[in-house]
Amino acid sequence: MLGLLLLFAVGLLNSVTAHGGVSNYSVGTKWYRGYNPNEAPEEQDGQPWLINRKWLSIDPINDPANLSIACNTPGTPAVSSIPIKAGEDITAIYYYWLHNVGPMIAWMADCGGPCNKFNASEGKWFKIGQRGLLSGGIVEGNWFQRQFQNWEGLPCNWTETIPASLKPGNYLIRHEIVALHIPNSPQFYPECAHLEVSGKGTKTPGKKYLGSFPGIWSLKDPELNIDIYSNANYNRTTYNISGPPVWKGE
Ligand SMILES: [Cu+2]
Repeated sequence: MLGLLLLFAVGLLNSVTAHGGVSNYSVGTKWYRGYNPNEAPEEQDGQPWLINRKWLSIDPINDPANLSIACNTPGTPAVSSIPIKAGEDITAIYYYWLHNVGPMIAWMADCGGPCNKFNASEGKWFKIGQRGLLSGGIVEGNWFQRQFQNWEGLPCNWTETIPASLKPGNYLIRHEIVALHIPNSPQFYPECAHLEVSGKGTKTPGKKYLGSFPGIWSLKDPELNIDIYSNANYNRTTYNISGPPVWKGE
């Protein structure tokens, strides 16, 4: 009985405190409520304020070939979108985040029309920002993710800029945290929101910046399928974030 209780307690701890995802967004002083898997779906599904795609669980995705890698599970389209000007910042707000090793990457994809009709697995995704190992060694060094997480109960904020030259239109933005704390078992935490980008930009990223989900990530990638605690990796002071280069708007 004690064993069972313990198992239950550990399971609870894992599901409540160990994982997470984007809960809200802000642009300037404006706050946008996002889908929250810890609240009743019937109070959220189809609501006019809903600006991000539905994600049912704070658990990670472990298989990068799973269709859910694009915009989580089930990834049901949002009703509304966040208006933003090219060149403005968007902040993704997590209620909590407790992992500390691995890259964090913000992606966008052109919906080519209304995003609520768009299949995320057909998106041509490009990076607009990525944060990795800033200094020190791979296990105990200063990752952006380690700065981002906190234990004081305050939300964790992650800000990126929409490239100023980006052509206006409807886009998905995909915030992804990759957690590498378990050897050879990368965890992917993607969530997507709908953006309506305005501005006078004319540029779109070229082919070398684009990729698909599923597609970009592979468990054959040694920077993802990594044992950070191995002798070969423990003292490494560089970590190369996989995937295409970040598009800066050129
Ligand atoms: Cu977790």
